[in-house]
Amino acid sequence: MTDRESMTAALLVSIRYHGVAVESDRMDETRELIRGLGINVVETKSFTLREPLRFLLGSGQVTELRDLAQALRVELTVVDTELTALQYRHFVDNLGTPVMDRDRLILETFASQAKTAEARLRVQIAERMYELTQLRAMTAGYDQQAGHIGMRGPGETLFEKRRRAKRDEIHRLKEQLRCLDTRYAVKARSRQEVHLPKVAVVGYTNAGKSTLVNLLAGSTLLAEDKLFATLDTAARLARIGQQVVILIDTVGFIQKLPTSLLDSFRSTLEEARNADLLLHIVDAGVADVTERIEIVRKVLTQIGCEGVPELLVLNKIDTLDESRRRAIPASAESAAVSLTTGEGMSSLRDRIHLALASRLEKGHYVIPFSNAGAHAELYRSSVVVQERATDFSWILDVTEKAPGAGLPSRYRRRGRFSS
Ligand SMILES: Nc1nc2c(ncn2[C@@H]2O[C@H](COP(=O)(O)OP(=O)(O)OP(=O)(O)O)[C@@H](O)[C@H]2O)c(=O)[nH]1
Ligand SMILES: [Mg+2]
Repeated sequence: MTDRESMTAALLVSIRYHGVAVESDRMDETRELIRGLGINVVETKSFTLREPLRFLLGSGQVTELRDLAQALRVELTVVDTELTALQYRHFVDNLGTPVMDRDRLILETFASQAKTAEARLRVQIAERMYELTQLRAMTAGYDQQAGHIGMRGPGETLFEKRRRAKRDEIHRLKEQLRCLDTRYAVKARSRQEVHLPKVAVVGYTNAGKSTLVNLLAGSTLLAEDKLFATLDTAARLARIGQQVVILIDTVGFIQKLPTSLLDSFRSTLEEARNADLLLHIVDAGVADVTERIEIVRKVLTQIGCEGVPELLVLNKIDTLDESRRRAIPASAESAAVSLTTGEGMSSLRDRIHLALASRLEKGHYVIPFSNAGAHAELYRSSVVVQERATDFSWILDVTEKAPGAGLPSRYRRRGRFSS
């Protein structure tokens, strides 16, 4: 990885293709990632290509870039696309500055945002896995050279040696993570054992996931205008109406998230797979809303969430002008809100309640006033749809996640809801 301390001035290289419309948000997103690393883009150079060449750009274009980098005295060149290992090596060898492509930019962002031991280990594993995929191209010439002048014995080439060292390091890091993970699994299991509905908040980075969890749970998770502010899964108890639920904040997604990062953070996203409901939140103010929704859904499928019901939350409607507001379709599967102004929040709460209730099993309970504990237990362990009282008892219609689990079954009545 490049030394992030020393980089300040950078040249940004934007690659476009003939006939392909460019989303302005894509460039904004890249700038946002760069800004988050404390790097200053002093110039942007755009190339429009018919198709990518073997080294992405022609030799004249690379020379042009090298001259520009020298003239501007930049310390880094950022290329706004994923480079193959061969292309990356070619740029490094010819530009005279360190090079960062989109994969490295995202990896660096995760590295700079990792605050806990667990997140740091996951990022390190992702970095080493990524480097492993790049290794053959990075050692290619050296192997032939060394073999030729007889620097090494028969057997191990530089590539094999470095590959072995990387694999050993990944193994060691995974061992360290496993020790932490054991504790994590215990936490996750005890959450599983509490028979409360689980609601996972998922979505594109910076959509407002942590803000939503904070608002519903009254918590103080870090929420800021920064990509990948959250790298750790966090669970908070929240009350939706009278019902207590477990709300889970998760790591955000981005287009073309490097595979090594997705692999390394996969187990933190398992919480979403075990959820009863996914609150998929998206920033409704960006130009590529639909694309972002699709990107997130694709990752959700990749991590095995296809069976979990989803409620789409279109956030930041305070940033929309009237015509864009009117264009939001009224739908049972989505809710439009502003977490900043609170607009749409009570309707969102209702939707969450409804979505949970329709997913769960129904139960009808009669609990005497003398047993307030059982009454409280019912609220802890099920979604109460309706409650009324007679002279002696509470009568409750509830839906339960795991029928009978943790519930005072002696008060349960067979049959349908009372109304
Ligand atoms: N204008 C506006 N800003 C919002 C709204 N909701 C959240 N934000 C802002 O959006 C930024 C990102 O919010 P977060 O809650 O950190 O987003 P996140 O999805 O958790 O982001 P990551 O953890 O980085 O993936 C913060 O600066 C919030 O204050 C909203 O309804 N309107
Ligand atoms: Mg967050």
